[in-house]
Amino acid sequence: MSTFTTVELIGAPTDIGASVRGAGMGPDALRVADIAGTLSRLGFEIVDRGNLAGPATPWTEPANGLRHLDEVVTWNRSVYAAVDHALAAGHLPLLMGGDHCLAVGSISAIAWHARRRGKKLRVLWLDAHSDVNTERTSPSGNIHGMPVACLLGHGPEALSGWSGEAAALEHDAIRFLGIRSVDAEEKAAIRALGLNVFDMRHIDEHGMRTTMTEALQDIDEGTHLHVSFDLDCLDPDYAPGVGTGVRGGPTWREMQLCMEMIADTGRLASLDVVELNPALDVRNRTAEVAVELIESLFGKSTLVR
Ligand code: B3U
Ligand code: MN
Ligand code: MN
Repeated sequence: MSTFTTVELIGAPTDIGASVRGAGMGPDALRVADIAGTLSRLGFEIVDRGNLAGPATPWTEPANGLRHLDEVVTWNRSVYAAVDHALAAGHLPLLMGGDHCLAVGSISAIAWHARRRGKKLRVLWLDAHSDVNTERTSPSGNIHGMPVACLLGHGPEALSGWSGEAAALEHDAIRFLGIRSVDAEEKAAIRALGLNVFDMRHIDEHGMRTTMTEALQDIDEGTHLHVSFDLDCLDPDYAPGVGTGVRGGPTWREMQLCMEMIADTGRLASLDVVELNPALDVRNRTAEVAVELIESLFGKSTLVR
């Protein structure tokens, strides 16, 4: 169970960093799936800040390897301010995206607070993709494929250094889980940076339980644990409502165990839920699955033991 009593919902309705339209409807789909009522029944106080405002997506071509850079910066500034405000109030920020480029603002604010409070920051990146492209390596120019590079201090200048340090994250502060779509140059970057990747092969070979034990190995009382949950981490059979689904992901059951084991640490202190695309969903199923998984992440137990 988390040590936080208040969860602050922050909606960021945009597809500004994505390749496919529709992620801007994510926050409201999560509300329709009753994210607030569900967490409140678990005993949390809920503050819903509503949706942030920001620029419309112009769908222009990438310039210098980056699509919509100015708008991505503007959206992330708002996200940074909202997450900063929630943390300053002692709340657990739950960012409802929106696409994954928003993790730059969210995790930069979290890194700033963690450092000031003397906490060790650990990030679990649940995703089919490694999101470690830069403007030099990205095949698409879409910034939702670059947030990890930005947070490690290797992205475009306009999106780096927001935490007050050159890099919001040290290379060993992030653990990737469920990865199965990595571009050639991302592979080289993962090796060069020494990133900790628990890809689908690792989960296949060792199972979710052992994998999570490894991924959570250095979480302790002094840890601020952040989960950046890209819904395309799940197999698209369970989560069809995403812009860039990739076959061969964890099942609903495996993902439940992953969330339960994170909850067991008691150190969850912030969360991003991103890449939900209701325009591609089937009767809001992906939003409902997301809420069920978030319920486990926040400590719902089946009481079997
Ligand atoms: N690696 C590809 C595809 C991608 C990354 N993240 C998502 N898709 N959602 C890219 O464009 O960087
Ligand atoms: Mn992602
Ligand atoms: Mn992804």
